[in-house]
Amino acid sequence: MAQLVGEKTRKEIMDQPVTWRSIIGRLEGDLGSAADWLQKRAPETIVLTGCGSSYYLSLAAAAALRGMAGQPAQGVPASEVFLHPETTLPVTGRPLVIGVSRSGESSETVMALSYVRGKRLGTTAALSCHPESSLTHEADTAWLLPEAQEESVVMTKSFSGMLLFFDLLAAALGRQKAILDELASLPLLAEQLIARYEQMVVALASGRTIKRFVFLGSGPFYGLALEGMLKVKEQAIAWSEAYHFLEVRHGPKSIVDEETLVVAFVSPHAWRFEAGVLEELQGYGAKVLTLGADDEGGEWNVALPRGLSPFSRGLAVMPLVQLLGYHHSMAKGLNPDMPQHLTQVVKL
Ligand code: F1P
Repeated sequence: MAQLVGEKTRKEIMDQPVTWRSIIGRLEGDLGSAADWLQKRAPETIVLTGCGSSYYLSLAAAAALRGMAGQPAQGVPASEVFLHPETTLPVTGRPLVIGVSRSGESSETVMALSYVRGKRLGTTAALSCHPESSLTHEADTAWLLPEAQEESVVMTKSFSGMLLFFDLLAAALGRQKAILDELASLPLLAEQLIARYEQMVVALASGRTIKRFVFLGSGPFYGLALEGMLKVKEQAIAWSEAYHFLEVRHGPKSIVDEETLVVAFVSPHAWRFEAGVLEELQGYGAKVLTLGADDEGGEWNVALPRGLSPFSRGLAVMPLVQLLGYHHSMAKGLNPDMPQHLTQVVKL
């Protein structure tokens, strides 16, 4: 049967709440073993590494480990690990280096773990959606999420599924019972948000005047802002950028105009600063979509329950962020299932 344009990607975006439910269900009993493994090794630092979406995921996962478990952690691009180890790996001590990869086959991620292992620079671990891969062979331990495997080139549910794994792990390590409960109710929240806001996303994404996208997010949201930027580029072949929220004021705002859509991952405690940034950008003609602004949110806002941790807020809105790129692609008459120049796995 002929496949509809964009069908694969759309299905995987929409499948996310169900996928998260099965990951949460399966890990409930098993998370302890990953947490025990980590606690036994008590790494001074964790270095998370990957390519593309998996690199952005590494940034978000490092923020989760630091924020929820107080575990020193950083996210770095995999190529930097073996090409510039002296400026990438911790100066002292033996880190735990976690390779993150949907396929387990991206060359740089495999090479990064192999480098660390070969030179005995630290312990290695892998998180992947595929059980047998070159990456898992380079890892002292492997965590696997077959539920999040994908057919599409563009990463959507594998991204959120792997980030959910790290959020659950960080919350377990940090004994953050309230956040673990929040994460357990994320699938329902995401379903509600998609049902309530997809049409708003369609309206914004299909607007003929939008040509540029600027994603803003600070702290735990920075990796997610980068991932939003990439989803627009890959699916819709559109100009798209991402910044730490207040950084956009220091130069990048020069490109903002009436053809720009600003997508803002809001941090409630920083809203008094962030609101000013958005007001300024609106003054240059930009449309603004806020993700999680309170009552003061403007015309386009995805409202989130008050009091949620930033980790739950970020994951809950990711399907809508991915849908923005998807619908912009469809509105331009492109096929999000066939991103220009891209393949599922990039091998050197
Ligand atoms: C990572 C990645 C994707 C990108 C493209 C090529 O793959 O760079 O982020 O969208 O499809 O692969 P992986 O290492 O997570 O399998």
